[in-house]
Amino acid sequence: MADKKKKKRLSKVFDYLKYEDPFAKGVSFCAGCPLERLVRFVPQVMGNDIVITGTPSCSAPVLLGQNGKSWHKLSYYGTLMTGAASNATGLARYYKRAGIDGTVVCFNGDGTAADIGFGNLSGAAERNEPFVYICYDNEGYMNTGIQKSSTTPFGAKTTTTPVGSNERGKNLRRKNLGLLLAMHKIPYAATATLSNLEDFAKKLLKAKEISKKGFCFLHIFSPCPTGWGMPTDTGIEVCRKAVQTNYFPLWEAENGKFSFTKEVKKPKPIKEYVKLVKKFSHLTEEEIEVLQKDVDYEYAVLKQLSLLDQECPLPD
Ligand SMILES: Cc1ncc(C[n+]2csc(CCOP(=O)(O)OP(=O)(O)O)c2C)c(N)n1
Ligand code: SF4
Ligand SMILES: [Mg+2]
Repeated sequence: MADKKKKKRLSKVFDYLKYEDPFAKGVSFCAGCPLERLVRFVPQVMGNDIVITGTPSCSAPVLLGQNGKSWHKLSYYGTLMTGAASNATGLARYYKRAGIDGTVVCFNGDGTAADIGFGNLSGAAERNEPFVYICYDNEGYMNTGIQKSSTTPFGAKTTTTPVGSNERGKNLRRKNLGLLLAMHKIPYAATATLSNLEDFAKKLLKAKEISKKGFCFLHIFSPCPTGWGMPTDTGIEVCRKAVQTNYFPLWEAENGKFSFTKEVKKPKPIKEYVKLVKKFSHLTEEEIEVLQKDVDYEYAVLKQLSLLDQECPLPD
């Protein structure tokens, strides 16, 4: 009976994996990095005919290829951190003009999306360019040595926000990138993570469809075992705890109408999340409370938005 139940639950996720995994069996991420599941999952759900473009980052060696060889069978176009969304704009406009029914996926880390490439991302969102922008957020510049980004949370230890006699990790709060993009009044914005794969798959398919008409943004929570100090087998557990504590709530906004796709009725305290990762291990009770307040504030904003029974549709 227990086995039957388990099978039923698993099949829901597998139903979405309609396409072949286009990657080689082993790829060059750090051990236990959730990015590996992520890069495989996107084409397995969206199809192997998507065209991916992205920038230097932890995902780039695997997506761009190494030593003149490729890790996968997809089309990939590597570009600069400063111009990721402009590059995707060119590709998407070309496909539209040539009458090719293709989906362009601009796939980048938080360093590109929230900081270095934010200007042209914001421009593409305002112009409602027809592509999907996926930002995987590992809360820092991991590929260049774990420097802080604007999505690094309060208190986190990074190489540019160290912990010592005068330093307590990052002393600023994180930028809420998903909300920021939703406020560009794009047709579709959503959050997702790897502990909730069915939810994630539905959002990928929605974005694929809606991107025929306009800009879609997916903000993906993606822990970094190497940079955050986590055992390599805890990636999915950390994702799950981030959802259960409302550290990373799962929501979507379609034509400006917000809804939670997984409402957490009784959120666990943030201390249950922070204890899983070493980058927070120096935090005092008072410092954890600052992080809790930040999480509570962001959730309260989302809750109010979800209560608004109002859309913000595009003009025809
Ligand atoms: C304009 C510019 N500045 C800096 C770099 C150096 N650089 C290469 S990868 C990288 C880290 C990118 O961070 P993120 O986008 O968050 O991806 P992650 O490495 O975390 O996967 C940086 C800063 C660059 N390539 N271009
Ligand atoms: S540094 Fe972090 S994000 Fe980058 S490949 Fe390693 S574990 Fe993954
Ligand atoms: Mg990053």
